[in-house]
Amino acid sequence: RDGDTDGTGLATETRVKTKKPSMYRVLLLNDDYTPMEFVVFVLEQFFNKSREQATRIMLHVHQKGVGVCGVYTFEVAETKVAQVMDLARRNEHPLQCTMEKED
Ligand code: TYC
Repeated sequence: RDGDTDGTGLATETRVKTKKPSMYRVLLLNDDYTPMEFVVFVLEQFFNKSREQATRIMLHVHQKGVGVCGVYTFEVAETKVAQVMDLARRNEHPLQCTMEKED
């Protein structure tokens, strides 16, 4: 926000680029074939989780079917989804990673 004064001398208020970016949840989906250790590795490598955090998230996904890896701006989330999907494909695991807008 920025206080402004126009030519009339009346106070106006002009918004100066302070909108918060939309945030996106990156999700991992469960499947029957991807090794648990691979999912833990993905969470450590791409989502900066400790081994303990990664294991907790992996087990949550394993038990509930889906879980949140992290929340990021659009481009960061898109990049992480692509990195996970690429590594899973190269290792011939069916692991699925997706993103959804918050609110
Ligand atoms: N269900 C898998 C297994 O039993 C493990 C797994 C966990 C797979 C999380 C995907 O997103 C996932 N080996």
